[in-house]
Amino acid sequence: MDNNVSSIYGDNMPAMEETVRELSEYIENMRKELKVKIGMDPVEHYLTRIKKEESMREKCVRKGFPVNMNSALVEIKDAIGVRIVCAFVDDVYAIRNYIKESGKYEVVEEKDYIRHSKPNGYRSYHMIIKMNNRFFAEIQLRTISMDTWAALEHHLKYKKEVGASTELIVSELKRCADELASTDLSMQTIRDMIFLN
Ligand code: 0O2
Repeated sequence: MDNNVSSIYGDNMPAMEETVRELSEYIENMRKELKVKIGMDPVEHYLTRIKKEESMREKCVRKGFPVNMNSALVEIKDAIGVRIVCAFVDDVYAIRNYIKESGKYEVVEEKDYIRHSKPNGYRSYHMIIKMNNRFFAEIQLRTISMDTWAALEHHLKYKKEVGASTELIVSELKRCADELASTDLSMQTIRDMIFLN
């Protein structure tokens, strides 16, 4: 960040970093508990992040909010984010249930883009939690194939030079999203056949 420009997060950065550490600890504990409960680690990998200043400023503008600390920390609720990637769809919902049932954090919003995918094919389960009565955090839960798809689709948004092939790419992405969703369900069924017998 340019030292002459004040942070959109004000002087909250150290507390936000501490909150991210707490969230990571919570996820590690959850992994251990769910591993005992369901017999395998439900988390393939996870990533935490604090949204970059520039991205937060851009999102304030995109959403029609003034570019200030209140918008960044109150109106927009994903300054702190974690993406948890699972091998199987059921693990996504096991984690969702754990977060809700543990009661440690207030769940203020949920969006199930797995059961109700976006028109472009985007699938993921989103939760907004409030941590320690201070910061909101967004938890994105998805399978490996949903994550691979979202990463590829994300490039399309930022790469402006795809030109005439854009329409084809968009429809191919949608086709792939549907095929991946179908394969995710088949993989889940096979796992159930192996472990529930
Ligand atoms: P970044 O830089 O990834 O954090 P929206 O109204 O959809 O713009 P909102 O209201 O915050 O955003 O909620 P939503 O729909 O739950 O989306 C939040 C985040 O989900 C986005 O954050 C993306 O990370 C991801 N996401 C949502 N829709 C799509 C999609 O169609 N494709 C991909 N690749 N990711 C998506 P940001 O802040 O937009 O971006």
